[in-house]
Amino acid sequence: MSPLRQWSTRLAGAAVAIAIVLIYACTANRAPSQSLVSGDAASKVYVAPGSYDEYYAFMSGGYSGQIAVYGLPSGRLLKVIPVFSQFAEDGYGYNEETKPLFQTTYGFVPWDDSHHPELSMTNGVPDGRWLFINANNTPRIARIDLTRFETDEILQIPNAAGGHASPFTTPDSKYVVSATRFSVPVPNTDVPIESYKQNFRGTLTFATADQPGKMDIAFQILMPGFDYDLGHAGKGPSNGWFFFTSYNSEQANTKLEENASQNDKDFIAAVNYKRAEECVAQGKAKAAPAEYYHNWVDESSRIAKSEKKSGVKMINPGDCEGVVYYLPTPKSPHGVDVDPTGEYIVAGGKLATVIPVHSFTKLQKAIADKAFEKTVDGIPVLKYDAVMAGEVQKPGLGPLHTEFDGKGYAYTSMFISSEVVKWKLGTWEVVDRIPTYYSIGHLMIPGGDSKQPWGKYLVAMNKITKDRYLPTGPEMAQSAQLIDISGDKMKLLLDFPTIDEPHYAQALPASMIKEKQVKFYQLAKNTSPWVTRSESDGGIARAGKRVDIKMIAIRSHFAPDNIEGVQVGDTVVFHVTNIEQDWDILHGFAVLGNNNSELILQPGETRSLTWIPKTPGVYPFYCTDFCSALHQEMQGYIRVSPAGSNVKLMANVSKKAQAQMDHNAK
Ligand code: RUQ
Ligand code: CUA
Repeated sequence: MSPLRQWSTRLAGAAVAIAIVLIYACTANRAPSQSLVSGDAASKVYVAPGSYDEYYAFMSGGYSGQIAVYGLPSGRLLKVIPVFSQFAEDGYGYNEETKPLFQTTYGFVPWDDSHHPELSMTNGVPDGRWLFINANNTPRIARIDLTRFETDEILQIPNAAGGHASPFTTPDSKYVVSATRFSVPVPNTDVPIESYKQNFRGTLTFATADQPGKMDIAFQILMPGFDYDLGHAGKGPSNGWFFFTSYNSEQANTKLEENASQNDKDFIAAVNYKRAEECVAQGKAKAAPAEYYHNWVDESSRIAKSEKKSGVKMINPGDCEGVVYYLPTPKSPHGVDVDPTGEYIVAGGKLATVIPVHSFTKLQKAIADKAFEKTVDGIPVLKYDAVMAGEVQKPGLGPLHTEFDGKGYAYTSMFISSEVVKWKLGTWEVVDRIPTYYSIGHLMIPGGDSKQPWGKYLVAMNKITKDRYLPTGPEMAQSAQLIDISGDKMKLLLDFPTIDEPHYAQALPASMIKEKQVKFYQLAKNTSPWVTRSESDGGIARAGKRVDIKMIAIRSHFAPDNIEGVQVGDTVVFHVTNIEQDWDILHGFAVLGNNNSELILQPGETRSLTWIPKTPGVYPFYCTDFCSALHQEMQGYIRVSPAGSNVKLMANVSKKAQAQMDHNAK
């Protein structure tokens, strides 16, 4: 059961809550939604064949580990970008060039649970350079380049477990963050779980992000052992601050649904990261043990590299006065979202009956006045009344996440009452609500967490689908809903299924990146050591039990396409270069019995597939991507002889090429 589904169970603990749930359950069983779709909905989402959508939307794939790119308003799936999980569809994480991206201190980790896509920003506005996304299970942050829609870099986060509050960015993308959801011993070591309160700690990690290929841990902040859940950077007046929600301030280590729901208020940690930078510069951060991997793709060879790093700078808040304050926040807050002006900090207290909003101005004053209630592990806790800007009353049940339209309104997802609630910043009055189908988690407005929202559409990402589509057995695709927010009243326009469970999403106007798309890789600039630039460059070479085969793919053949001399017990590596120099002309490669996946070769790219034949015979290989009228002719054979056989190594390439390969092998 997903944690979200458990929340309703958790609520059942309180009798009052049961009554409220029942009331809302009735309202949630409303009339069929068709009646709620406005008459002109179809024309508002219709993108005629050959025309383009207005927005790119990047939706996390949740436990698929990937990102799905949709066009809005049509809801058409444009692409799946593989990030944290192997993707057999194109060989990502199976081919030799991309495998190093999955390197971690836990070994090769080919899966994760990806939650929050985050666009890079300049001056607090999405700039279309990169997209970041977190891995929740084995904490990591990935960078995707938005000229190629490919994962280029993955940084592991040490001293952390459950990289959930991640990878939210500062307004200039100098940093992306990761806060640990599960507190653990830091450094992790063998202690009794019972010793949680003594030994378990949280960490807030700031990683540098503004230079491709150079992500690294800037510093970590050691925190009390709560569960850190989500975060968002300040902006405008609150630029330089970062806000993280936490729950389990009870520091329970068992039966959290009950034991971590005791306190009326948990905390938002307000982090002054400019102050943290000062403390690092003044040597107030301690060198702490840590091991982590940084993996990135070399631009010209397109081969991923891994480096193992060690040590981090750890800030203990007690040694760096003014770096962290706690804002009391009802109750087990989930999302924390900062409005476009940077003044309001909105928390989604999933068990709270109001939506609390903190004021950055008041926060500054409360710090100046030392309006502290107490301190927790050296962290001052500010008085709730001293920092609160207002509370949205009776918003519904189970507030999770809030986005903004840039016109003075906020939109909050209500998981339990299954609706989006629109309310006004400053007056805190609810002005509209619309049901969602069903149990909304995140919601997204293009730019809706930035300084400049494009407030035309809202996408609701729902956890439960039930009867929304033709039934497909016990499991249904998760469901997104597109809502028009351009007028006073929200209007439901469209349902569309998603891949796995999208948590957050981001979107930007297509015009920002569509002209920048790379159409093919220039063969002349391909520096892979295994590149084959022309047919006469192909060949075969043996070094002990390893056999390397260099080949080209072009419409509609491979060269070489007849190979002999391989023996049982050999490890054969096919290095295939697609020498096409034309947009979207791909080839594929697969050989009978290969134990990994196909290769998909983009134009100008070299990819390598490892194959270990186990029995003698002749094995066909072929192109898997229907590339031309003679695609079916794009095939070849490799002969495998018994170990010790005297069949000569042979590939039907030019004599000159083979002489070169033989020379290289010596
Ligand atoms: S968290 S709803 Cu990562 Cu809200 Cu998904
Ligand atoms: Cu190349 Cu089909």
